[in-house]
Amino acid sequence: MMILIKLGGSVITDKTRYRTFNSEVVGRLCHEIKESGKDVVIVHGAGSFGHVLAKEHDINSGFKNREQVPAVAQICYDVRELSSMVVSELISAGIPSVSVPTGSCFVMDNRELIFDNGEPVRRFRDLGIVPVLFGDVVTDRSLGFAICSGDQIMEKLAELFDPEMVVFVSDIDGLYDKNPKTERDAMLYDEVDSGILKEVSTKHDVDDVTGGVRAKMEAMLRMCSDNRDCVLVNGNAEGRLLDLLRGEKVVCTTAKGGIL
Ligand code: IP8
Repeated sequence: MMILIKLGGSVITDKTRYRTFNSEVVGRLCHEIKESGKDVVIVHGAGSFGHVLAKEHDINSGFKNREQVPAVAQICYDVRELSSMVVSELISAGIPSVSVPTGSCFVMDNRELIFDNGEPVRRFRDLGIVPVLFGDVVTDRSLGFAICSGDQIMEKLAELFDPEMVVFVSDIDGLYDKNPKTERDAMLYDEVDSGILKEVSTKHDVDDVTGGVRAKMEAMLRMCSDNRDCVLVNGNAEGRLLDLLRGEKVVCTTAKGGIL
């Protein structure tokens, strides 16, 4: 059985500084994945390789004017470079892997990802090569182009490959009742269902054109089931991902009960 892992943009990049790759953290996380011995598929976020220019040029609204076009090309270039850096760390850790650029393999329609050909992903897996997909700018049948987040890709892959567990690696310990970066008495939830989610207030400090923790939790609730945990875990805490993959109890938030 496979584990679907998303390495969030907040962990693999410095989201506040354009094109800043956290190579040490990514290298360590890749070694943790390797050490777990688990069969995985990896998705990663765009972080500052995507969100900075996407916000500046309003890419999420779709095609509005020709001035956006060079920015689209630049973002596509930047996130492909980021993906190569991630794959380079995976290969160095002993995990044969290949970058599968979302926008070059798939299209969207009104921001919905059309993932009707899973064959390349499946065939790479059959060869023992880990496919690595990522948040990207994707052509859109209705809007010209649109942003496809790593979370959207996760949902499609979860439908297609029925993973035993889905893991979101982020820069926070899990979901809090308040913003832990600004509120000292913020409390971490071990488990979250859709009732709790409705109460949680979410604010986020940096630009993220595809939504913050709340959107992620909603996606996680859609992906969990009675026999599949969907977990948010902190990748900056050394060894935590490894312990989670080994089935140990760690500090994290687990989505339960699906979306209501
Ligand atoms: O970092 C967003 O993907 P995410 C992709 O997974 C772009 O939200 C290009 C901003």
